[in-house]
Amino acid sequence: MQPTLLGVPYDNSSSHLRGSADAPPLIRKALWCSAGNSWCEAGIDLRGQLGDSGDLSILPHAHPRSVIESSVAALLGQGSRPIILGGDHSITYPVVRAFYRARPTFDILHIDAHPDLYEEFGGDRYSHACPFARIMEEGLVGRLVQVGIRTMNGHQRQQAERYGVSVISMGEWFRGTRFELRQPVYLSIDLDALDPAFAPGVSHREPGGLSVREVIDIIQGLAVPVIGADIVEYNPQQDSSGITALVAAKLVKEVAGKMVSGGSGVRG
Ligand SMILES: [Mn+2]
Repeated sequence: MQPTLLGVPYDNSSSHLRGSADAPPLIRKALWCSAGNSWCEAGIDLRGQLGDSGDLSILPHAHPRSVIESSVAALLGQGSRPIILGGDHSITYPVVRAFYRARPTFDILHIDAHPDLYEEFGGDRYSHACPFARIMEEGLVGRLVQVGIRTMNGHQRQQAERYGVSVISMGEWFRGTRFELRQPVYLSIDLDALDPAFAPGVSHREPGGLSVREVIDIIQGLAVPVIGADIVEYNPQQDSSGITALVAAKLVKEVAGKMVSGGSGVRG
């Protein structure tokens, strides 16, 4: 099953800064930039191995979540393994709905500074602060494991308990942590999981995060197959050097490489 990019230029559900809608073409540009090459660290040349379905067109009168869900469903129907380029994190909910319709047994590994478990945020149940509350209340996944979390508050702690979310806070995480994933996994990577020193181009900078190397090690170390992924919340307006686009592109390469090479890692 071929990993295939799909850009989702959508940031209407952002609660703080807009800008992530402009991310997908810039991540692609960094991905194929002549400063690097097209090989992932596992020794696979992604040229010819990584498909690209372009960017979704979400017209002003359209229902964004319906467009996202049906587009991902179409990709899954073709036998692809989607790698979604956000957009803000609200897109993960319709993406995961499409996966659930196609194959209702999988877990999620969610790498983020924030648990995104709010029941509602600013009056919006579909805010980018809420996707994992919607996913869990609909029972779309087996386990939800979150790593990199360093902004937990009282309400979200209650939500995590209510939905049985396994939260590995940034303070608890260490290199080699086992994630207890027993099924194929959908990987949701918010770039603000990384320390802003490595990835400043995000809407909600939160110091004290993961290094690029640590996120790569998490991806490469997964012992279960990766059925799909999203890389979200890249905000080009906060990325004056362009380094965050390069980080996003690097993670795309490692996720795609993991999909192609299979679940040969060591950590479950
Ligand atoms: Mn976040």
